[in-house]
Amino acid sequence: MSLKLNELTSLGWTSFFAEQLDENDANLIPARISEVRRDVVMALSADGVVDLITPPDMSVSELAVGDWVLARSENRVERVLERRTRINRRAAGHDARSQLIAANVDVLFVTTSCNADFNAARLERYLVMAASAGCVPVLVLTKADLEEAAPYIEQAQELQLGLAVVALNAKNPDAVAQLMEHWQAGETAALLGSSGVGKSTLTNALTGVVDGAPLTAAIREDDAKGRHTTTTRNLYPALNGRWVIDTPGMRELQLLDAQDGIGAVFADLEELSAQCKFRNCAHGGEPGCAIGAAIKIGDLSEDRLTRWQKLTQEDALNTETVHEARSRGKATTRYQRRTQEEAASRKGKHKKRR
Ligand SMILES: Nc1nc2c(ncn2[C@@H]2O[C@H](COP(=O)(O)OP(=O)(O)OP(=O)(O)O)[C@@H](O)[C@H]2O)c(=O)[nH]1
Ligand SMILES: [Mg+2]
Repeated sequence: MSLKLNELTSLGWTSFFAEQLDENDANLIPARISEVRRDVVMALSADGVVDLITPPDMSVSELAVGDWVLARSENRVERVLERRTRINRRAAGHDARSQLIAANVDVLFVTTSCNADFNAARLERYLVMAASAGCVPVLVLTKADLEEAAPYIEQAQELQLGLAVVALNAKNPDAVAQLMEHWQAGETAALLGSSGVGKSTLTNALTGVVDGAPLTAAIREDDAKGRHTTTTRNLYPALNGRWVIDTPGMRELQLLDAQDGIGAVFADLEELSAQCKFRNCAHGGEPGCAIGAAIKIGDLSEDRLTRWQKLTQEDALNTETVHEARSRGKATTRYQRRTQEEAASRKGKHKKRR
């Protein structure tokens, strides 16, 4: 197999992906998706940037920025490699569908600013999303030059036990070193958060673009106020062998399959609830409720309990709705069926060999 390993490693290729190749893949080219467009995907390979189309049974929406794919020489995606991490949410609107935001992200910079954008309930959602995806979360507080950061840092640290919190001015060159500390060469970080919090300003700095010049004209649009707002998710090479994904501001973040993530972000509440007298305690004033006792002595805020309960209910409902739609066959695409069949046939062959 003529893989140029050095180039691939610098794109974030690891043994996790290499182990998914077999002798039949010798003529296929590994490439990493850098942008998903309406009918083509842009990807980076050892040979440079390539435009890829998907096979007739695969929809472009089944791919995400950060994905590793194997492509045929005529620039067609043949298959998607298993993802090390996947960031997903329930698609916005009434669609009972899961939407993949990004794949193979190591570190998630959950970005907010030291102002009214700081919202504990929304940030907890992002943190749950990071934990469910298997990414390391870092909470980034921007605009620390415009507002006293200390009260925001304190509130941020209460969102998840041991959470790394960075307060910075995205326009100051020091911001780069502050973020680099949380992420290694060869790893991929993604910036997520509301519109206007400074994700692209940080991406510019991290990729070495000076003076906030737009990364590429194609990916940004001016709004009426002359602001540049990001409209697509893009993977860029960052300084010192790192990778960064810039994303548009999210208006709605509905969780999906997030039970483990909720357990990680609200580990304090899960631990307390295990100490309640009744196993099915609803924490609504029952005798022997450990959560009620923690609220009473000021160790826990009632708001955090409410947010935990709300997220748990919402996740259960979204997960059930999307899974139901999937089992009715609506969300199963032909590509998914083909890969399921191929996996089943591989399993069958293994059994026969034994
Ligand atoms: N003073 C100051 N201004 C900032 C900081 N971060 C971002 N800004 C400014 O805030 C505005 C919005 O920044 P962007 O980087 O475009 O925000 P974004 O998060 O990419 O926004 P969307 O692409 O719409 O999601 C720009 O005018 C930036 O110069 C900061 O830390 N301090
Ligand atoms: Mg932006």
